[in-house]
Amino acid sequence: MVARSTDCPDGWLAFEGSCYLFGHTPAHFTEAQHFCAQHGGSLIHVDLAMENDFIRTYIRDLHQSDSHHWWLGLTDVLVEGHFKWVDTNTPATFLGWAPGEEFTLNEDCAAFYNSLDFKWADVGCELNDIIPLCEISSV
Ligand SMILES: [Ca+2]
Ligand SMILES: [Ca+2]
Repeated sequence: MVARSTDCPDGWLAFEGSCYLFGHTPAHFTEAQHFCAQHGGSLIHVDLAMENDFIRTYIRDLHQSDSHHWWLGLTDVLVEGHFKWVDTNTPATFLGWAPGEEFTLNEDCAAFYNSLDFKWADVGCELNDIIPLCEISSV
């Protein structure tokens, strides 16, 4: 794995022009986005399969002795079934859903789901046991 030399704030992980912060405190979706904004980023916006694979590999390793889900910055709270990224307000193009996990009414926020090998699942935005995963993107 080759990471470009990206200047990231202390505690952030650099990969391919972005910086990532893996939170420690579970929160609901809005709190998680607030946490990321306070640190100068936004909940993660996954552009490509390569980025998705990198993150899943990383959090799998983090989880060998622990078990959490991780928020993505992706929600269909406005129009059911139309998932948009919170940082750009644009529709998702690359999608990493686990099979059957993207169209649940009343589950409008997306998370890397531990029991689905960190494929994406839609979950209730109010769930407060999910960890913020933040990104600062230069692209
Ligand atoms: Ca990204
Ligand atoms: Ca939904």
